[in-house]
This record gives sequence, structure tokens and C-alpha cells, in this order.
Amino acid sequence: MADAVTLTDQVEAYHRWKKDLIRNITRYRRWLQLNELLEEDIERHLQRNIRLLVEDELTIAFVGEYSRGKTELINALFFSGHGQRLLPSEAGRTTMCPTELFYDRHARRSYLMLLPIETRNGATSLQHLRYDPDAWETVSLDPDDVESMAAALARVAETRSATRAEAADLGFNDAMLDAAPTDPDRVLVPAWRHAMISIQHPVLERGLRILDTPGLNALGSEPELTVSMLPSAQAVVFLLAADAGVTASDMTIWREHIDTRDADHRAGRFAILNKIDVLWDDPAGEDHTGSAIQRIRENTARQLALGMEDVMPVSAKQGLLARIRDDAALRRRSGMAELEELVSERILGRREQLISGELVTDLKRMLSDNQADLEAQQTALDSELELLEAQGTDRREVADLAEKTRRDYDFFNRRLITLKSSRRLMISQGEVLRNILNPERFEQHAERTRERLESSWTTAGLASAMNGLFEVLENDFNNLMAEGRRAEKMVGSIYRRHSSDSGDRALEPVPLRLGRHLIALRDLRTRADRFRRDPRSLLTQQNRLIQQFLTTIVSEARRIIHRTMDDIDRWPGEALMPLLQHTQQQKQRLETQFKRLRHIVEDEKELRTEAAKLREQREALDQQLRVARKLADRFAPPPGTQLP
Ligand SMILES: Nc1nc2c(ncn2[C@@H]2O[C@H](COP(=O)(O)OP(=O)(O)O)[C@@H](O)[C@H]2O)c(=O)[nH]1
Ligand SMILES: [Mg+2]
Repeated sequence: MADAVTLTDQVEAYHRWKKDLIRNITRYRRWLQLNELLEEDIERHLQRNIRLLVEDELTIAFVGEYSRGKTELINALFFSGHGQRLLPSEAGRTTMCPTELFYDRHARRSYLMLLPIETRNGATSLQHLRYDPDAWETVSLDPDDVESMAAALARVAETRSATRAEAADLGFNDAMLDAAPTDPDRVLVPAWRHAMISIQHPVLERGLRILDTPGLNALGSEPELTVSMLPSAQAVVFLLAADAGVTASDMTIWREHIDTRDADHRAGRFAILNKIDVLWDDPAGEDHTGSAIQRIRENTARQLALGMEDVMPVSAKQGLLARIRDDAALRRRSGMAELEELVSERILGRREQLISGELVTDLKRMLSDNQADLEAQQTALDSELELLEAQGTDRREVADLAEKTRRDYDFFNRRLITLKSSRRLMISQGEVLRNILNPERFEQHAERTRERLESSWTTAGLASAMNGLFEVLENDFNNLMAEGRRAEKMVGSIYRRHSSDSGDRALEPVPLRLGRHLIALRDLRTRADRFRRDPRSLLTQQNRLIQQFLTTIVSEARRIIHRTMDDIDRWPGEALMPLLQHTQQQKQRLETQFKRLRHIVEDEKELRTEAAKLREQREALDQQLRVARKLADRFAPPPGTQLP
């Protein structure tokens, strides 16, 4: 097992980091509570941060023409510890069924779910069928019995025979299918449309999802795969055969499905030259093989416009064998160790950096605001102490300080009232934003698009219905952005008005950031257009595919709308948070100070005894600051990453 540690270790370390961070957020929450700083907005904000960490997932898609070794590579990378091949991988055009591998963290079970290919005949999109367990055949998997698990998983590659007409109806290109062995008039089609596999596995348990995809010819008949699943994967691993390099159909996949500007892929795109073992043992010798591989690697990098370090030569099959036979030399030769390093450092590492960067920065900012306020409190205590402890201070001087403190308190109290009413104003401004873009309005747009399409089932009808939908949505978005900018300006001027007293520390308004959702919407439009125009997409022939396509686009758009609504719901309450927090804290400090001073003056207290009490308070404050500093150190990015 020793050589397979990198990947699992990285995932494990990240998982530990997340747990620690959640624990530290909870500590921070308690600290805020202790210091009477835990406002409702802050509480909500912290809860959201925790949710982001808990729900964090990473999808790596394996893409390429059939028989490039995608499934074998997944076996070698993730399941070689099982001592045998787990997912079915065979010569020929075997698995044409897209497969998702993950661990179901809610059900906490291992299972296989198969969606029959016949469901393609209905108008229901994959997206909807996901929520219909009756549509799937479910098989329980026993993670302790590898043999039986592999046997169950072999079903993913099952085929059945169909007439040529049936196959065409199901969206298959005749030329890509094998004839049925018993009846030359019939062809073999995959029995399943989609497979979902939940396996208890250390890496999957920690939120990694793997998407194993079929070759090019199958990409056109499943809109969700092309329009949603592939583009939203955080990383793509593109499989090529080392002896062939980039063929024409490889290039088509790369250009149309991977290397597009409208996809996420934030954790990277990588090319794998698989099957280098077919170049081994050449009569011309090792050196010759080595330089041949190097040449293919250079060519591939150039053709795909990737860096050399992003193109890796491996042998998935030999890598898997090496693990099964425990052959270290073969494993080295297979290049699998380097690939594991790539996955763990470049893909997982990059992903961690993305999720952690924003979160850690946010927490550190909140905490440093708190610290700055406590430090201001310290300075104020110090000057009070100085007065009380000085020789010859009389009660009148203390009374003067009490009076000044009261005036300051009044000032901050009034400001807090103003800010609270500004906050109410912002929240009603949020109502305005919500009215421009809301889920009901979106459903009306979607419904109208559906009706338009029903009156004209043609590609031209589809084009005009799609354009209509995106145009009203973009129009709504543009109005929203204009209104959003107005709201942000309001917030900006509130900050400016109140920034005079916060010392040298500039408080920053929380930005609304709606632009990213408009970008997501435009990206979706680009992807929809490309799928629509793709001659392989078969949209021209099949009304039900048009319907599935529309459902996919609508549910993707709906997701964007809901994400936007989340921001609109959250932002108005949060925009003034730093300023409110600061003012609240000042007010609180001055209130305590004033009460204390008044007490000294009115009750004729001994100044020295009071000073001694105050010293104790100052020490308590020191202690709180030390805790805060420790917390700040604990809000660190995960091991091995740096903040951007
Ligand atoms: N020689 C060799 N064959 C491989 C390698 N990787 C996969 N194969 C074989 O190529 C065939 C197709 O592999 P598979 O994983 O099913 O390809 P997929 O269609 O891309 O998922 C199978 O027979 C594999 O055993 C490799 O590294 N070397
Ligand atoms: Mg496969």
C-alpha cells in the first residue's frame, strides 16, 4: 500500500483541515459570544461558512474516445488496492454508459443504480430521473466482498440487441454499433443510459466524485452530460492513446467538449497519454522508446496548447497489474506514481486553495476587525488607568472624563440607531432586487418558452425559443445589476460617512458580486447554442430530445437563478456588517466605561482601589486578545497550499 499513499493522504489531510476549521469557527463563535459580539447576522454568516465546508465536493471527469483506457485508469488510480479490476474494462466499444462514482454520504451505503436505456424514449431528462428512484434498477454492493462487487459492477457494460430502427430511435449511430452475434440484422446497444455507483472508499467518502464518460458518439445524445455535467466538473482528465497521439476525433472532443471558455474546470485540464506499454520492448531499444514517448508528449502539448507538465505518459493497465502483483519496478515504469501526484497536488490541491482561500480570508478579516476593536478598547483603558493612578488626580478630572465618555457614547449610540435604520433600508432595497429576479418570474419565462416550442417543433423553432428565453433572462439580469449597483453605491456612501472614526483601519463594504451569475448565464447560453448546432446532437430528428434538451437548459438556468437569489437574500443584511459590528463594539465599550467612571464619582470610591479593579479588567482583555490571536493563527489554509 505504501506507494499509494499520496492521493489518500492528501484527501485525508484536507478532510482533517476542514474538520479543524469547523471546530475553530465554533471556537470563534464562542469567543464572540463571550465578548458580546455575536449578532444574528454574524451568526448566520458563520453558519453559511460551515455549510460551504461540509458540502464541498470535487468532480473529476475522465473524457476521451472509447477504448482509450478511461475506465482502466480509474481502476488503477482509485481501486488498485482491491487487488483486482473493479470496473469493467474490455477491448472494444464496451461501456457507452456514463458512470458517476461517489459515496452517498446521506444513505451511507454502497450501491449501484442503473437507468435503463429505454428511458431515452420518454421526454424526461436525466436531471429529473435522478429524483425518481423507481426509474432505476438498484443493486446493493458489499464493500467487503470485492469479488461480488466487481461482478455487480460488470453490469454497467451490459448490452442488449435491438433492431437498427430501434437503435436509431434511442439516439445511436448505426456505424458505431456492433452486430448482434446471433442475428446479423440486429445490433448491440448498451442496456443502460446512466450508472451511479456509491462506494465506500476513503477518497470518495471525503467528497470526491468521478465521472467516467463514453466516447464522442455518445456525447451528442445526452444533453445533460454535454451542457451540464462536463462543463461543471472542476477538473478534466483527457485520455489519449500514446501510440496514436491526438487523432481527429480526439481533437473534436477536446475542442468541443473540454477546451471551451464556458466551462468551470478551475482545478485544471490534463491530458494523459495512456498505453505507453505498447511502445515498450521495442527492438530499437529503451532509449528509442523513451525519446518516442517524449516526442509524442511534446506534440500533444503543442496540439492541445497545454504545458508539458500537463501531459503525462502512463500505462493504466501495467499500473494496475503492478499493484496487484506488488511489483515496484513495473509501477515505476507505468508512470502511475507521477499521475497520482498530479491528481493529489495539482487537482486536489488547487481545489482546496479555491475553497479555502475565500473562506480563510473572510474569517481572518472578521477576526482582525474584532482584534482592532479590542486594541482600541485597551488604549482607552490605559488612558483611564493613567488618570486614576496618577498622583494628585482629583474627582473633578474623573467627572470630566466621565462626561466626555458619555458624549462619545451618545455619538456612537446615535450612529448605531442610524446604521440600524440604514440596514432596514438596505433590506427593503433587497426586496426591490428580489422583485426584478425571482423564481416565479423565472418559471413563467420557462413556461412561455415551452409553449412557444410546442407550437413549432423545428430546429428554427427551437433556436427562436431558446434565444427568447435567454434574452428575457439577460434583460432581467441587466436590470438587476443596475439596481444592484445603486444599492452598492448606497452602501459605499454609508461607509464613507462613518469611516472618520475607525482610526487608521479602513472598513470595507461587503460586495454584492452579481456579475459572476450573469457570466454563468452567458456561458450556459453558449453551451446550449453549441449543443443545438452540433450535427451529432440529433436534435433535428427527435422531438423528445428537444424536450429533454429544453428541460436541461431550464434546470441549469434555474440553478443560476437560485444561486443569484441566495446572494440577494443574504447581501442586504450583511453589507453593513463590519461597520455595524465596529459601532456596536464602540458603543458597548463607552457604555461600560461611563458607568464605571460615574460610579467612582458618585459613590466617592477610592481611586486606587478602582484602578486596581481596572487593571484586572485590562488583564482579562489581554487574555481575550491572546485568544483572538491564537484563533487567527488557526484560521490557516490547508497544508501544502498558499493563500492566493
Ligand atoms: N496495453 C494497454 N491496454 C490498456 C491500457 N489501459 C487500458 N487498456 C485496455 O484498453 C481497453 C479499453 O479500456 P477501457 O478502460 O475499457 O477504455 P474506455 O473505453 O476509455 O473506458 C481494455 O482492453 C483495456 O484493458 C494500457 O495502459 N495498456
Ligand atoms: Mg469505459
